[in-house]
Amino acid sequence: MRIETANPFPYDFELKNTALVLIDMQRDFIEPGGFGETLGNDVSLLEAIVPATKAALQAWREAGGLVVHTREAHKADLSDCPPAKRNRGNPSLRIGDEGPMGRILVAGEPGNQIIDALAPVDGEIVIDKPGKGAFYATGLHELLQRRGITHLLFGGVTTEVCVQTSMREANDRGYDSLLLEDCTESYFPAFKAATLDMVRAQGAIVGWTAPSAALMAALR
Ligand code: TIU
Repeated sequence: MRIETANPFPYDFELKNTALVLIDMQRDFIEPGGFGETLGNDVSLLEAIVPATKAALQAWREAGGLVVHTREAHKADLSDCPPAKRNRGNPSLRIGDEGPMGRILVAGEPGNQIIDALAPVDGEIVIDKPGKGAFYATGLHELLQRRGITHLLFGGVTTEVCVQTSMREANDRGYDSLLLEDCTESYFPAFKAATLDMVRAQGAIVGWTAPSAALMAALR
């Protein structure tokens, strides 16, 4: 298969070697009362990508492709949350504190769940990650290798934080990655635009980008 209009040049992939990786589409970042809002962000910006992401997920499922969902999640005892991460800045609630959707960024809490519209279904992989990158301390690389995955299609939030970190980790592990432009968002529109530019500059130094419609056209 080929995404003809990918940037900076066409992106070739085989369905059986490719996974769709949706980064941290969890209530903590997208709904009021979670980690994103405690950091001082306007979370309403992120909701806008849900319809396109849902449509891409649906098309990918119908094609039979592997789906990976990640959540930024810490253990209840916070043993996997470095003090440097918990103590950073001046949030209204810190990781582990009790918020309106349960303890902030803690596994199993209501706020830590993937939003209903994109909820994982049987057979899909769900990775809880303590860091920004999906590969750090998760076993994701080994899991993908066992399945013969060489290509990754990324969506999720936020573009320049967990998505970009994960794409850079994937790049160093040898994956060809493509970021779905309308399935990712940042609290800072200029950072999203800059990230898309950074990813595809220098002949796809990190990877490719394309609108989700181009992926769906390739799947038809
Ligand atoms: N703050 C911010 O933009 N992002 C994060 O803390 N995590 C993710 O990007 N998932």
